[in-house]
Amino acid sequence: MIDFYYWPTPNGWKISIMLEECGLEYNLIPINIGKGEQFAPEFLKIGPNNRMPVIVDHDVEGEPVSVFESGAILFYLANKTGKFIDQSPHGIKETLEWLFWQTGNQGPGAGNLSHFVNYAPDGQDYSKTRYANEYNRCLGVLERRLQDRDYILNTYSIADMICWPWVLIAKPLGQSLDDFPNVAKWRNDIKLRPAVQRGVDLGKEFRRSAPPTEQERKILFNQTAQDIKDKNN
Ligand SMILES: N[C@@H](CCC(=O)N[C@@H](CS)C(=O)NCC(=O)O)C(=O)O
Repeated sequence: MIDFYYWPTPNGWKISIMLEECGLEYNLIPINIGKGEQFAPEFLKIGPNNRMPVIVDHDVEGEPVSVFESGAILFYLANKTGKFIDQSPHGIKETLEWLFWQTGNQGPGAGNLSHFVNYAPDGQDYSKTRYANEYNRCLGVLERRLQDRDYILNTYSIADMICWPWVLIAKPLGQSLDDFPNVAKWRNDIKLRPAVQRGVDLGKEFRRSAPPTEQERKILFNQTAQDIKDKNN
């Protein structure tokens, strides 16, 4: 059994999609990031970056294995199951390139853009534009990659699963896909997969229906190293 520490956001969907695609049994453990559950000392032992997603795999010999960071989790699960990864040296190289690309480029760009679109719509023009441009640039990278192929690698893989969730919500992030027809087709093809629909629907009852309260804003924004220390003393 796999414990899955999750909250329904694009970073969480990367893993809910993979678990559903593989048909793995998992135990959903909601981490309410608006309530600050990501700072609990017990959670920090397995998620030292105070972010979800995290998994703990009990289906191993010896001590359970915990994994944090979505790219590492996807790579771990793909290796565990032998699914959605090409394990040739070239396949592994390309898989790692796109996992690192997503967590180092598209993810931070999209996550920061989402912050400005959803939580700081007034002011911060320079920062918002910078992240909107970076998100747009990353769509261009994907567009070029997809010009002669249906998926990021040769077949549907964890490289698609990690890049797709932040493209799913392009419109609410203020970015039309009209200029990116290859990305738009790839987005729509993957959206039709039943496991992907189940992954995105997971925990949808927890989704925010109102803007964050003052208390939630305090927890989610302006986190510093000191802040994390205070919460654990
Ligand atoms: N690089 C991380 C990013 C994870 C991440 O940013 N998770 C967000 C939710 S989308 C989170 O847990 N936020 C909690 C917080 O901001 O305190 C990954 O790819 O796993």
